[in-house]
This record gives sequence, structure tokens and C-alpha cells, in this order.
Amino acid sequence: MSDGVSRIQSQHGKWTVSSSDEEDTEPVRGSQVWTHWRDGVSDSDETVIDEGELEALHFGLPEAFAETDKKLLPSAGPVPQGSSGNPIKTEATGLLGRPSPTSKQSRPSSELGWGVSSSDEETETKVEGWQVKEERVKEEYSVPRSKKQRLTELDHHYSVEKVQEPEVRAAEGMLDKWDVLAKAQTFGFYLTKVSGIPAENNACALHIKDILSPINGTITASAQFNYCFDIPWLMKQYPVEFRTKPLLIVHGEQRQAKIQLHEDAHPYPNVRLCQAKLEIAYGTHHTKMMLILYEEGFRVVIHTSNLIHDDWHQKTQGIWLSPLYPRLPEGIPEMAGESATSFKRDLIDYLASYRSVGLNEWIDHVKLHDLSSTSVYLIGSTPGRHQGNEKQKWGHFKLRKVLSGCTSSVASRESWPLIGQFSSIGSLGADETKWLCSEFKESLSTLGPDQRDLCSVKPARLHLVYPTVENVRTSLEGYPGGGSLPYAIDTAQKQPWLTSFLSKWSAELTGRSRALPHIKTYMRASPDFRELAWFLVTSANLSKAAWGTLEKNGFQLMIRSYELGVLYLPEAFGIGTGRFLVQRGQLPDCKTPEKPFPVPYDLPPQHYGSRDRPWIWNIPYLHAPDTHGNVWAPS
Ligand code: K8D
Repeated sequence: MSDGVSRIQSQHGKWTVSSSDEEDTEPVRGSQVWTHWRDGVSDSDETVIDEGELEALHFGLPEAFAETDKKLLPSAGPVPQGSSGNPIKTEATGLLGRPSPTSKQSRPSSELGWGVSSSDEETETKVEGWQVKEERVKEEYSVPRSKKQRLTELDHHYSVEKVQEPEVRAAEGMLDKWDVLAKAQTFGFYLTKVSGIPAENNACALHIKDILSPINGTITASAQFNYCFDIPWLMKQYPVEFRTKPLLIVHGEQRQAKIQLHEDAHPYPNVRLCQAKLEIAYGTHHTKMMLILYEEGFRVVIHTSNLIHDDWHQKTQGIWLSPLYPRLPEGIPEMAGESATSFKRDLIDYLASYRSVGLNEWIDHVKLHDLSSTSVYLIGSTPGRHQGNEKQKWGHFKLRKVLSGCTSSVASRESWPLIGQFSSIGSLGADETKWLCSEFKESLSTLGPDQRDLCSVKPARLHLVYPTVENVRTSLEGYPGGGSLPYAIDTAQKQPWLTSFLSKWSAELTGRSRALPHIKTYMRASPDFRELAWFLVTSANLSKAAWGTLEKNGFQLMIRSYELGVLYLPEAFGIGTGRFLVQRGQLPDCKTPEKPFPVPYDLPPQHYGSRDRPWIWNIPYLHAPDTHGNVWAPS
């Protein structure tokens, strides 16, 4: 980081607010290592490493693995026990919303008496009707079973027909969770569970423990790509029997933050780290992906949550779960098992873009599996100045390319509105013509070959959904939730024109109006907002750093950050009409034959009122208390 950097520490880790004049930067979340505040009581029953299983750690790592940066680790001591980062209670103003920026370690809000917050333990018991089942599941799966048995079970799990047979369901004794997966199976799109809302609003939602549950397969190794890691917390999300399996952490930390992350990982000998290169200034490793290798196959999870407690507690977050990919038969060429969406090729290209030896074995795992059942497109960003052929592989140009091949025909779709929804905003230039409504909107507006010749009489409207100050104040998390919405005052002041595009966060339909969004979505809807031409869930915020910006008269697309998302097109789901119906109630509409798409927030977008302001995280809000009676006074 260059000069002029101030550090703000929040519940969500330490964020570095760059005051550089760089046009297209997002606020940079700085040295991010999260050290979990470990409560002696709560952790005492945790067997993190089972000594008996250490033998099993000779997992035959290829030679290349020895070169990953774990080897650079200085001898690490025990994980430091942090105790600062506390909000300060004052008589006059209540709680000052900001932890001290001088504090090194932070701890989850839970232990601080912030009201709604909960420790891991509380999460386990409070998310109603969930933990009990989880325990039952664990027990059942701790009985050793043959691979064939497991495959049959997994087959049940992913087959709607079979799951719907009452006898099969009763026999399995875990129908509720299987139902959840079966229901959302068509799209593989889920939200994370939110603590403190009615159970019915979490019925189709997943906690990280649900994803890593043995119900989805017997994990033999995994890779976690992310921005922010609380490693002790992460280890506890894996079922005990999988906690010693090889785990690769793919991160973008540098210098002290990297050293801290290595120290945090040191107690776990099965954990290796891989540092993503960030050779362009102000780039970040935002990608949030799990690669999971099972005895039964392989799975990809692309999502929006950091690997910290708060990101899985009371936020709206998105998850795409791939099907379980079977291993290809021996001797089959590695490029077999491709999908109609070219997902396998694109995932390999994305992983190869890291140019990191630590990822080679994961590229090999992808190659050895059959990904042909994938119905989504991969839309990724990787840092670089991409030219020629490479230009269309990344960022908004990748989206443009996929949409240009989209063959569904709908009359006058060129005027269908576009919606972007995100949790941070970068510097977008002096006016809308500089990037937002030129190259970016042009990509989102791209039509398929059937549509292209229809003249565009009416240009599409662009709606941008981003929380207001009031959204944050009245949220379940209150003002501290705004610590994950790092739109900075310096940036906001340069683009007052943006406000006219903004809509509030509203999600009454999913019961998530008070669960602040950390999900990012982009879509094209019909003029009445009852249908979708396409839908994208991604890590990419509204920034040039994430989506890319053209340079050298359009010759190259410059991208600073790593991002990843999946795009849903109706044609890839065999929907002949070329549009998804938008789900309008909690329960799927029985009158419609096709499954409607579960759009995670309310449509049509609700424009900001005259008194609404976008949430800006580094200015004070002192005049109205939040849901916990606190005000926000960033240092
Ligand atoms: C994240 C610069 C970040 C900015 C925004 C976000 C976000 C993240 C990091 N650092 O997703 O809103 O990965 O959580």
C-alpha cells in the first residue's frame, strides 16, 4: 500500500481505506487476518486435530506442493489471543460504532454484549430446527459404509424423483435437508441461513456446515478460495472426521497479513496456503470458491461469503452449488466431461491464470472429473491487461461474449431493464458516460444473434441496488454491518451523479430486508419485472477493478482483482420461452409448470427517496441509534 492509508478495524477484520487518487479502485480491505477470539469454555470440547489421524496426513502431495508458500513460514508461535477491537460504551452517545484502529486482534462481536450477536455455539443451537438434524446426520454418517452405498445415497440426494418417494425419504431419515437440496437443485442457487428470522425464511438456505456436511459426500481434500479467513473458525465448520483432510487456502494477502495468516494456519498441519499474485496495484483476491474432492466425486461451490463468522450469521449471501461430478473413467481424455456451457474449460483457464504450482493438483482434479452436468456459465476476472483473445475471457467482456451467443428470441428485449446489486462501489469517473453507461452497460445490454438486428429504439434502464443509511441502521447487525459495505466518502464525493441510479435494499419476499446484502447479483428483467433474460451471482462489486476497464483505445481490458461468479441463461435450462419466471412467493407457484427463479430481493427495485443516502462507511452517523441502540463513529 502506498502512502495516505488509514486503517479501520471492524468486526469484519481490518480494512485499509486507500486515499489514492486511482480512478478505479475499490476501498481495499487491508491486512485481514482474523484471529478468532477463543473462549476457553467454548473451545474446550473441540478436538481440532485428532492425533490418531495424523498418520493419515501422508496424503501423497505431489512434489510441487513443497514449493507453496507454507514453506516460507517463519517459526510460528501460538495463535495470539486478542482482546481488543471492542466498541466503546459511552454515556453520551451509547456505543461508539468503531473498534479502536490501534488494536491488532479483533474478536467476534458475540462476546462483547452487542445484543443479537451470537457465538459459534449459539449459532449451532439458535438456528432453529437445524442443529438437531445436523447431529443426527453426523451420527448416521459416522457408520462406515461402502462406496456403492454412499453413491446410492447421493444419487437419492440429487434425484428429485427418488427423494420424493415417501418410503425412500422415511428410510433415509433426513428428509428435510434432502428436500432443501432437491428443491433448489434445478438452479443450485441458495442463500445463506440468517440467524434471528423466522425458520420458514431459512427453509431453503444453507449454512457453511450444511455445505461441508457428509450428506454431500466424503471429503478427502478441499481448497478454499477467499478474501478473509478466520482459520480456527473455518476448521470448526468441517465435520470432525474431515478436519484433518488436506485443505488449501487460496488468498491474496501480502507482507504482515500473510505472515499472520501463516501463523493462524500453523496449528493445522493439513493446511497449506497459496498466495494469489496481485501484480497490479489496488487489486484484491475477492473470489469465493470451494473445490471439494470426495471419495464419490468432486464439487465446485461459488459463493459470496468470507470465511468468518459474521459473513455466515446475519447477511444475505449467495451460493451456487454444483452437482456432484463423477470421476471420468480411466483413460478418457481429460477434456472429456465438458458441459454445453464450456464450464470445465473455463474453470481450468481460471485456475491456470493464477500461475501457481499449488493449484496444479486442483487443475488435475478438475480434468479427471465429468463436469458435463453443469448448466451455468463461469464469469471470472483475473488481474491483467488482457488483449486479443484473452480480452473476452474475463470481466465484463466475458459476460458480453456469453450473452452475444445467447440464442433465445424475445421481442424488443433491448429495452428490458438491467439491475446491478452489490455491497461496495468503486470510483466510476466524473459522469455516467465514463464507464458505467458506456462499456459496462454495453456489456450488460448485449443481445444474442436473433436480437441484434432489432433496432434499439428505447435504451434499457439501469437500476443499481445498494443499501441506504436507513437500511444499515435498521438491519439485524445495525451499524457494524456497514463495516462490510465499504463505500468510501472520498469516492462517493466524486460521483454524486450515481445517486440517481440507486435503489434501496428490500427483500421482504425472502424475509431478508434486515439481513444486509453481501451478495452481488446482476440481471436483465422484463419491463414488468416478472421474467428474467439472465441472472448472475458473483463476487464482483460495482467497480472497474472487478469488471475491468478498457485501455489503449479499447485494445486491452485492464482488471485488478480476482472475481468469480456464475451466469444463468434460460436456454441452458431447457426453458423454451427464453426467460425465467421470477419467483413471487416463498413457495413455488403450483400453477406454473416450470420452476421460477428465486430472485433474492424484491422487484421492481425501489428507488431512493429524496432523503435517502447511500451507506458510506467512513463517516459518522450519530443522530439515530441502530437496532442495538448504538451510533456509528468511525475513527
Ligand atoms: C470484499 C477491498 C473488499 C471490498 C469489498 C468486498 C465485498 C470482500 C473485500 N476489499 O465483497 O464487499 O471480499 O468481502
